[in-house]
Amino acid sequence: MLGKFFKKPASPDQDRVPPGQYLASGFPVLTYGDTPQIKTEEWLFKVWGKVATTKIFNWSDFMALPQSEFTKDFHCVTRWSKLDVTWTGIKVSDFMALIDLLPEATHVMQHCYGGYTTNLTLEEFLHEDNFFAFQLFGQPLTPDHGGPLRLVVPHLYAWKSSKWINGLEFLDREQLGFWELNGYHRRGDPWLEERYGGF
Ligand SMILES: Nc1nc2c(c(=O)[nH]1)N[C@H]1C(S)=C(S)[C@@H](COP(=O)(O)O)O[C@H]1N2
Ligand SMILES: [Mo]
Repeated sequence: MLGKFFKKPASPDQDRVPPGQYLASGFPVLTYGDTPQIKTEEWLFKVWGKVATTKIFNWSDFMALPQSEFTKDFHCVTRWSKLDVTWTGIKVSDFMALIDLLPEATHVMQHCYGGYTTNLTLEEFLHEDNFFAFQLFGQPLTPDHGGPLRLVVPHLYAWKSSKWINGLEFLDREQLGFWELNGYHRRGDPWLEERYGGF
């Protein structure tokens, strides 16, 4: 009976931390290789592959799209998570309204300044939670966190959230990106602990 009154409330945050993850203090930076320094004046974003027309966007094209705020949890496969990261950006669905996908498009490769790549199925890419971010906690996104623009795919491990993204290549079959070729999982769902392999 007493237990009913003295039971420690379950931490609501604990339910939001996927298995095998711990909460990071601060917001760690995780980059393979050098950090590209790209000015918005020279920034370009290309869409090619299984699309009706190859398109190139500049910074003002992107900034003319509807902007939204997002508060999402962030999970790195190296076992740190950060809850309630606040971003400003553009929904993938708002951007994709400008793109004519061919019916055979089933997958997408993200390309970045610096050469990093990571793959998604079209379905994972078109997930309604996904967005391109250019601000972090109300400040311009710094180069170490992927500025001027990164993708954020909150429902998958953060290696699927390309920093310095500068292109989308739509594909009619699966190709693997940088970490996926190096043994990481092709999908990367943190709730299923899809860390490695997946073949
Ligand atoms: N271009 C690029 N994007 C990247 C990476 C990278 O090395 N290069 N690292 C990924 C990994 S493993 C993680 S955990 C997140 C880290 O984002 P952060 O440095 O902003 O915390 O970016 C992802 N996106
Ligand atoms: Mo990561």
